[in-house]
Amino acid sequence: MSEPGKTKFQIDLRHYLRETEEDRDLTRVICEMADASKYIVNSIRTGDLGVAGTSNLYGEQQLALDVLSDRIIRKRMLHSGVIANLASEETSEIIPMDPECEEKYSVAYDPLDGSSLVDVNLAVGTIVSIYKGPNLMQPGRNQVAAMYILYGPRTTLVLSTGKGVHEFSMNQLMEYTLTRENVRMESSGKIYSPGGQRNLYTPGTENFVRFMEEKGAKLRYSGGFVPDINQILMKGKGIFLYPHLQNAPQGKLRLLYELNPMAFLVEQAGGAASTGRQRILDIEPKRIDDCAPVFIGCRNDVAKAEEYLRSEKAPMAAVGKA
Ligand code: AFP
Repeated sequence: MSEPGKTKFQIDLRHYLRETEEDRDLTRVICEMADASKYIVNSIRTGDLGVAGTSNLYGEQQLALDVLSDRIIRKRMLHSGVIANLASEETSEIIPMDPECEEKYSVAYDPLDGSSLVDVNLAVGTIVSIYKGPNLMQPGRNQVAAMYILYGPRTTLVLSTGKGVHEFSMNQLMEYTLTRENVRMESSGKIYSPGGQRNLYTPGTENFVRFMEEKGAKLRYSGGFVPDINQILMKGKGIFLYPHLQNAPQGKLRLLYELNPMAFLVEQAGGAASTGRQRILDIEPKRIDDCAPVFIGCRNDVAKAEEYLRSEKAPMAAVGKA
């Protein structure tokens, strides 16, 4: 993949999408998100760290940065002219833009996942899930693209349009250029990233975590879904879990905004994503705020987690509101 006069790894996101013959309107959505992230990264670096005085659908206090990031993205999506429906983790309902249009795209996004970590200067991210047509309430396997932007020491954009996973990095001119093409995951790994309080794990999860520890896995958990998944994906090894807990049968993470896009990316890299009893991408969503337990990463480790959970006597969690 290269433009005349440029090496493969100087190619920018827009040119890459042109050369891979992506649909023009899909390219528009992706590039508008990439542009939005330039403003978001700037707000993270310099913006107000206070609370906005409002709460989101999950009853969580919204930070000024959450609200600002949401506005930046919403405005970009609105002006793109190619959006049918929009759903943000920060708002309580689907925002119709051209809600019947089959030719346009619908987007579910988490504008600033892990925003409470900005306070302590840890990495955060934007997560994006894209469908063709107006329907956002469909299984994640129907996504046409998924991406995240990681605001860490460097800003990177990791994208799949169903043709593998590619990483672009923001350069000094704030352009995204290709830094890794066709990221692949190994079949098993020695990193585990366990969310939720361990004393609330069910026996199957506890036994799986012990299995990982016994095989010498290292614990890597930052509390930010984007950096934690990025570590596993870019190193090509490991598993992230935010399981069903004894007091939270649906876990914590949101299907539309967090799990579906990450599951799409990880599967595209040769990994797997499961609730412990079902493939994440096969879940039929019932509400936009559905949550589900998740085991995501190397396919053999995910299969091992499923095996431990099958032996659990207690009934497994259903997908639903947390
Ligand atoms: P916030 O956006 O409320 O900070 O939550 C972040 C998050 O949704 C996800 O990014 C993390 O993986 C997960 O929650 C961390 O949850 P715990 O704080 O329970 O570990």
